[in-house]
Amino acid sequence: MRKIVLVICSVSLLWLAISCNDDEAAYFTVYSFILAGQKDGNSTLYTDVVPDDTLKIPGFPDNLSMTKPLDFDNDGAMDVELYYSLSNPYMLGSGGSSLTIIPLDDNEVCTSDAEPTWADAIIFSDTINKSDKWSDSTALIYSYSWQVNGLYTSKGYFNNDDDIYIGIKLNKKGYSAYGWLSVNRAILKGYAATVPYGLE
Ligand SMILES: [Ca+2]
Ligand SMILES: [Ca+2]
Repeated sequence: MRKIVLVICSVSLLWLAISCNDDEAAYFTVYSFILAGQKDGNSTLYTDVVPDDTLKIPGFPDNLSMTKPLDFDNDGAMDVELYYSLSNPYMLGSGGSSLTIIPLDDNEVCTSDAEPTWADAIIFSDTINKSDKWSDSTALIYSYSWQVNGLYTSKGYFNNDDDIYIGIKLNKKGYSAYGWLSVNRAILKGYAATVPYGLE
C-alpha cells in the first residue's frame, strides 16, 4: 500500500511541475561553462563566420558607424551587438576606428580586472563561467587612433591577431548560458554558446 501511495505522489508532483511551466522552464539542462574556442560537445552551438567578416560600414563616409547584432543561441532574439565606428576621412591630421560590444537584454560580457570597461582577453581553452567578471555595460574590444605627427593610441586587447576570445553570458529566463566570440580588430571570425538540451 505504501508503494502505491508513493507512486501516486511522484506522478502528481511531476504533473504539477509540468503544468506550472508551460513557458519553458523545468526539464532541460544547460552546461554551466564553455571553453574559449570550443566548437562542439556539451551542447555547444557554434557559428562559423565564413569567410571571416571584415566589418564594413554601409554608406561610408556619409555614415561613420554600424551595428552588427549576433544571435548566439539561435533563438531569434539578438544577444549582443557589435558597434563599429570610423573617424571622418575628411578630418585632416588624425583618424581612427573602434569596436565595442553591447550586451542586449539581460546579457553580459566578460570584462577585464585591470580595465573594467574593456572586454577581457580570454586565451584559447580557458574556462568561461560564472566566476569571471561580468558586466551588462558596453565594453571596448579595440580602438585605434593616429595623428599625422606619427603618434597613435591603441586601446583594448583585440588590436592584433592573437588567439583570444571574448566571453559572453546569456541570462535567459531561469538560467544562464555561456559563450565566446572570436574577433580581432574589425574582423569577426565566429562565435558559440552552450544551449539548453532535453527540452522539446
Ligand atoms: Ca539569442
Ligand atoms: Ca570563421
